[in-house]
Amino acid sequence: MERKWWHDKVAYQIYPKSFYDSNGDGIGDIPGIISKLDYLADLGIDILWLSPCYRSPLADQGYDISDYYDIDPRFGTMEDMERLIAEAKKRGICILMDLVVNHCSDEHEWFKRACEDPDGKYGKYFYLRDKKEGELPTNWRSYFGGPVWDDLPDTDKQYLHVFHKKQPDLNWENPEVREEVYKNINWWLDKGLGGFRIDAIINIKKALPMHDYEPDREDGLCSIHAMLQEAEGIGAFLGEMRDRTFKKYDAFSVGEVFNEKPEEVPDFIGDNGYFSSMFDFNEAIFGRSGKGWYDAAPITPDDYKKCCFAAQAKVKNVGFLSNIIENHDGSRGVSYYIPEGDCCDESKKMLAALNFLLRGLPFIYQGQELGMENVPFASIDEVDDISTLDEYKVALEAGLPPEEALKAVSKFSRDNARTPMQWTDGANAGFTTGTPWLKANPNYPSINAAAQVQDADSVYSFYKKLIALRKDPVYKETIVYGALEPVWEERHNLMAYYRKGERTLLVVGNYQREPQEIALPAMYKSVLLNNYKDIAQDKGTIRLQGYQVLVLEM
Ligand code: TEU
Ligand code: CA
Repeated sequence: MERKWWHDKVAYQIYPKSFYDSNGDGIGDIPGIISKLDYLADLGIDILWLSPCYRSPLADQGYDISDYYDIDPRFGTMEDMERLIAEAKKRGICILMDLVVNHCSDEHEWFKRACEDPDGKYGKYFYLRDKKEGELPTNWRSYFGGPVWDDLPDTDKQYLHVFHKKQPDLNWENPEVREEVYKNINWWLDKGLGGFRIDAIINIKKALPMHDYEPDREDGLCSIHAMLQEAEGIGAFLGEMRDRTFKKYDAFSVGEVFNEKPEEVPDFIGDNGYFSSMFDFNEAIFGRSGKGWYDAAPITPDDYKKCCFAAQAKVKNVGFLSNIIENHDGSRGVSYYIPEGDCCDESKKMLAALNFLLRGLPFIYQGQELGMENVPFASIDEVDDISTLDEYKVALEAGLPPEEALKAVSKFSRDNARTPMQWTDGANAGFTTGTPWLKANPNYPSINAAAQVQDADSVYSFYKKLIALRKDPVYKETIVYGALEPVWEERHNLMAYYRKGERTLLVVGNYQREPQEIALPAMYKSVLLNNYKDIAQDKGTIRLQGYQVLVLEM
């Protein structure tokens, strides 16, 4: 595998709207991010991915872009953005922007012009079809509910949107659209960006000609996945994009890729792959049902382990996955992957170590380093997220009583991850001096950065140690490039693996409240990390405490 500048880095995702508000309007902003760069540098972050802060009506919180060359005034100005890139650079941090090009906003100039003249140049930027009374062009269901077709205002046509109706899909079959995308990427890379996280990219290739699929719910519609399964040839678009943009700059790109086939891994992330890396969503999508969130099967510790190892086995040493515990699209990982009632500092640290030391690039989502948890929603009125509101409706339609429906969707709600970053125990978690756009999690008096930064035993300090270990010149080669070998795979509620390179490390976590014993094949040389004060052992036998995690050099 060819060595790349980003292989040994540690990345961090910022959701700008909820990170830090510098001017009291209740919305996080770019000057707010700049003021927290020292916090991030001190933690050991090298790559910073910002969820979208381009000009946007914020129908999907910025994933609906109305101008790819501008910053939304709620987030700041272009000068702020340039200052962020420069200030980050001074601290050895590079910035990734979010590339949202499956769709734009219905308030983008292109879409407005398509409405004015659907048969002209800009009509071809979108997927338009003639409107027929009582009949839709296809029976596809949008990710956010309802049909993917809506009327193109003031015309006799309809347009396609696989996400929200304010997110019309761009027609990638049109070379002019692709040119516009590449021009924009290069424009940003010329500003000194490190690269991009690439949104929903798997949706850019549609199976053509479009047709209906077997309905999978009462609504007579079918999941987009049915169409995506059939779509072929996305590689031509992705390869072209790589060659025309990222490659020339040696930029970093990480794709939001779902459902790639094992044989496609080298094309996606091998040497000269379409992307530098792609996220591992294997754990996040485990148990998901076509019926909706309400029907999802819970994930157990054994499932979690299997999902992580399966993803590792699929990629092997072909390339680098980007490993995540959470992102802005769902639950807080500690609330999701740790069995109910067991979420505590020890279990949070265990999950952190097990995930962070997998082979691949670690991405930390804002607040994850503090062990931020899910939100106790008292009513659906407290939810802002469009996806959660739709899934709540789906659960009610399936016959769940309102309390059950709320409980079911609360578990997956994207708002769990979107509450304000918990900086202090002061009003609104120190996020804003005004009224936050989304209420802070009420647990901020006990979970906040100010307290944890000073506490050597905090979750934050544990993350800092994990990052320091990954960067330690003695262990770096092994942690970054070493092979991953599962151990004791069949043991219940135990997740363990070797990292083998210049050195041999054993990472072992007791994924349950009750203690359990392991017999080491040989005595370890040293303890690199332990979320407890000591190790209960008798020669080669270790009695792991509840949720104890150890990183041992063998
Ligand atoms: O998400 C793409 C995606 O696959 C979604 O189906 C995601 O699983 C869903 O939002 C969960 O409810 C990306 C972004 O990460 C997301 O925030 C955006 O809403 C979406 O694209 C549209 O841009
Ligand atoms: Ca603000």
